[in-house]
Amino acid sequence: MTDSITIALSKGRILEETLPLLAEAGIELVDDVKKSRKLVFPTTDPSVRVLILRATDVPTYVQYGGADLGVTGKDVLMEHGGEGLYEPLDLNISRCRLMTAGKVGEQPPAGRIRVATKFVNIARRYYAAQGRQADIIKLYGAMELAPILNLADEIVDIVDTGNTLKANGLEARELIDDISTRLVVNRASMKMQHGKINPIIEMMAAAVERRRGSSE
Ligand code: PRT
Ligand code: MG
Repeated sequence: MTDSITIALSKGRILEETLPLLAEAGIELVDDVKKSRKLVFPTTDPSVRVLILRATDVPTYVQYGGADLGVTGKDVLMEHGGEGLYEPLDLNISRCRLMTAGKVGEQPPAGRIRVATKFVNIARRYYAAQGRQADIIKLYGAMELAPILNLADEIVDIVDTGNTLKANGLEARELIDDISTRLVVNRASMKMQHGKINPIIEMMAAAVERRRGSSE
């Protein structure tokens, strides 16, 4: 049993907001992530290394212990299911909303509804909870095209400003959940390595609080 810790970060938009929070917990990447093709990065703390992964792979790495800690969106965690994970901290970054959307001015069909999304598990649960019969169509991107090309009646997607929906003749319909970025921890690591992991959680929590304080 070593004392070293592996943290899985999501590449893309979350990464830029995560690095300053980690730095405030005393963990800084030695290399410039943007210039490097590495997947594993040493940090200024010799006992901590960082993986840069696709957001959707972060819960899987942490669940199976490939990483002890991870940073990813609540949307990704909801879709994954969260088995084997603790979620001790809301990092309050990359906030957005998970919503249903459809063509502007159009009503959803009364009967079975066709829904295109990359969030198939979330969509299945959501429509079932509403008592709606739904055919879920899995897409990997450009969900906004599906209603326009009559592939689907609605989409389930992330909305921030709403500009992407608007630019494609769509409007938001129902809020499924408010989304922000979360810190997750492998359940076994939390027990075995709590001496190393707890201070990281506490320092990141303090960094999140300082930001809340200064934005008021
Ligand atoms: O690109 P890849 O397929 O690897 O994954 P990804 O596109 O999910 O990654 P990334 O980096 O784009 O986003 C990762 C996480 O950021 C998501 O899981 C969310 O938790 C969070 N997040 C916050 C967002 C947004 N805001 C966001 N606006 N993720 C995506 N968007 C997209 C959305 O999909 C839509 O296309 O932006 C568009 C909507 O934005 P508005 O401002 O036009 O409404
Ligand atoms: Mg993207």
